[in-house]
Amino acid sequence: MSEDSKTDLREDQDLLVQESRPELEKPPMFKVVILNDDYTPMEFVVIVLETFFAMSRENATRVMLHVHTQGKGVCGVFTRDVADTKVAQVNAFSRAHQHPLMCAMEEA
Ligand code: TYC
Repeated sequence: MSEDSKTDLREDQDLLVQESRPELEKPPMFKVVILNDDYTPMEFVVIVLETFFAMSRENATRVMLHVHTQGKGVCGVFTRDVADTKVAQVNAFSRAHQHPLMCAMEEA
């Protein structure tokens, strides 16, 4: 093998180990929101926020009062599957306790 062809081979190897740019998109994110109503007890909403969104009692109370006065509030931002599951769990839990509390998702 000539000196020239050794150089060519080494250059080829350098090219082979060059990393390609990752072409991954970030997944779309979804806000899970709860809506105000006139019937669901405040204490029940606080329990929902603690149970399904891992909020402290202090933060859950703050979010509940925001929804009570403003009509709507964000419980968290999740990937589609997680948001879907949270909405289904909260609505099933509310219906099981005969409360009309509404939970929904919105693209973030
Ligand atoms: N408005 C309700 C009441 O006065 C309390 C409430 C707060 C209901 C937040 C729903 O998402 C809600 N009992």
